[in-house]
Amino acid sequence: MPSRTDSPLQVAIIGAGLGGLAAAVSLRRQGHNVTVYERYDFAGEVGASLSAASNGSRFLEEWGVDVKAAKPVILKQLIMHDWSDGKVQSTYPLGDYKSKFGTDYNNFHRIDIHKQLLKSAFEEEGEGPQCVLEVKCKAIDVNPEEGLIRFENGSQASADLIVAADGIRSLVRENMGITPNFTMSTSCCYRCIISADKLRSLELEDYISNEAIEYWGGFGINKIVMSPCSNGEVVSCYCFYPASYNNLRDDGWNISASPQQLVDTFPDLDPRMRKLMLNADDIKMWRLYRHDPYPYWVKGKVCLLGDAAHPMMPDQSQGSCMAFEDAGAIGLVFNKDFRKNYGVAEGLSLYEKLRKPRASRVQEASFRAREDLSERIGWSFSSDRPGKLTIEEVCGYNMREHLAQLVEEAVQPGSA
Ligand SMILES: Cc1cc2nc3c(=O)[nH]c(=O)nc-3n(C[C@H](O)[C@H](O)[C@H](O)COP(=O)(O)OP(=O)(O)OC[C@H]3O[C@@H](n4cnc5c(N)ncnc54)[C@H](O)[C@@H]3O)c2cc1C
Ligand SMILES: *[C@@H]1O[C@H](CO)[C@@H](O)[C@H](O)[C@H]1NC(C)=O
Ligand SMILES: *[C@@H]1O[C@H](CO)[C@@H](O)[C@H](O)[C@H]1NC(C)=O
Ligand SMILES: *[C@@H]1O[C@H](CO)[C@@H](O)[C@H](O)[C@H]1NC(C)=O
Ligand SMILES: *[C@@H]1O[C@H](CO)[C@@H](O)[C@H](O)[C@H]1NC(C)=O
Ligand SMILES: CC(=O)N[C@H]1CO[C@H](CO)[C@@H](O)[C@@H]1O
Repeated sequence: MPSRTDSPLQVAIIGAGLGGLAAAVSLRRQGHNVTVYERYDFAGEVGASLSAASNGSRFLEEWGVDVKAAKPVILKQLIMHDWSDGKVQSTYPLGDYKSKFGTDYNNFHRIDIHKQLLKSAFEEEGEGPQCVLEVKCKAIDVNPEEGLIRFENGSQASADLIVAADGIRSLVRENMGITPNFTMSTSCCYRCIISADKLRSLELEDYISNEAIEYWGGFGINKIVMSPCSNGEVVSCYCFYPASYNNLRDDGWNISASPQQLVDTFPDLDPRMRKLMLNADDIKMWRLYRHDPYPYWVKGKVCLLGDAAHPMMPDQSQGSCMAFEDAGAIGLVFNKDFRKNYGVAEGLSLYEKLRKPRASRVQEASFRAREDLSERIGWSFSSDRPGKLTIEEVCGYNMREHLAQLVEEAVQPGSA
């Protein structure tokens, strides 16, 4: 009989967003057989910039993801502008970031990093068995205890481990008996992109060359967050405004708006930023929600991951980073030799213990940062207010040590 220690898990991942794909790569590398089920087919994939701080980027590097090919802009500083005249009010240089935290502070276009993660998961090259992708395959019901998934087209699949990476409106979460308590945020957000060529022709080239995340406002609801990505060929903006302004009712990532709508939302803003807005492309409206932390993340053979587990406000720029950390955690927990120490159920319980407190803390801090830029890591210093989330806590975190400690506690209860 083969040793149980060596037998890989059959893993089903629901959702091929950044979280689901990262989990696929992380678990593949531990020798598991992974199938990813995605309801869409990636045609007309959308998105703007996402930043990956060191602890997200660390995992991408570890997994052999071609970070360079994802065309990151390496962020060098944070810059704060005056809302109405654009004058620089303060800067926070990230100069020693790499030496301090081990990797660069990468700023990606969502589509570029998504593409590289697809390669790392589904191409033959890479450690472990290549993952299988099923698109146009919408999960409609999951039985957590049996590990059974039913799809819209009538087919079924079973797995030893099911990772629910199906986003903020997760259906699997409902199947696990969690009905979120959430409220609509008082803030809403436009996001848009603009090409470097256009910016140069508008004499806004400094918006590309600063290699910075730049802010206008941020104390109160109104805030513009701008950053370059795609090797500096694209600049992306998030523009927050009071939800009461237009009472957006639609949900999703693909609700288009016009440049005029965008610029009319911010009549007293820096004229240079308004010039950018009038020339922006791919303007989308994004309704924001505030979810209370869920009571649990794990049930039977299923665990939540990414936005399905801890949807946050974009204001800490940690949504995808926390999804990468979750994916890193699931790989560390279900490492090649995990069965020497524990089974699937214990592993899932370790995953929850490892991830829920930290992600919930970042989630809470993202709500606070929505209307207070001084809560944003990088701008925040623990000396301001005890317990504030800081860049050191987020980027200086050592997951392996934390897991080792939890395993020890689980094996010898009370001996911690
Ligand atoms: C199209 C898109 C554009 C985005 N653009 C931005 C952006 O510009 N800026 C930003 O900060 N964040 C953006 N995000 C969100 C950001 O990617 C996430 O916050 C973060 O990366 C965590 O991702 P996730 O994988 O947990 O969730 P998501 O990125 O939401 O991925 C969930 C995936 O699950 C799939 N899915 C959902 N239900 C089912 C089901 N029943 N069966 C099968 N598959 C299912 C979805 O189609 C999706 O691909 C975007 C997300 C999407 C999906
Ligand atoms: C994993 O996949 C490989 C190749 O597809 C297959 O030979 C093997 O039986 C699978 N293992 C499990 C546990 O399903
Ligand atoms: C987004 O909307 C545009 C039209 O506004 C459409 O062409 C595109 O296919 C849509 N993308 C997705 C992923 O639905
Ligand atoms: C349903 O979709 C899955 C995934 O694409 C596919 O493998 C399966 O054959 C389909 N089943 C039916 C009954 O069409
Ligand atoms: C929602 O709130 C109610 C009342 O406070 C609480 O009993 C319940 O557990 C909460 N549910 C979730 C999913 O947080
Ligand atoms: C999990 C992980 O990558 N943790 C790292 C986070 O960053 C610190 C500082 O660079 C490292 O020591 C950790 O290993």
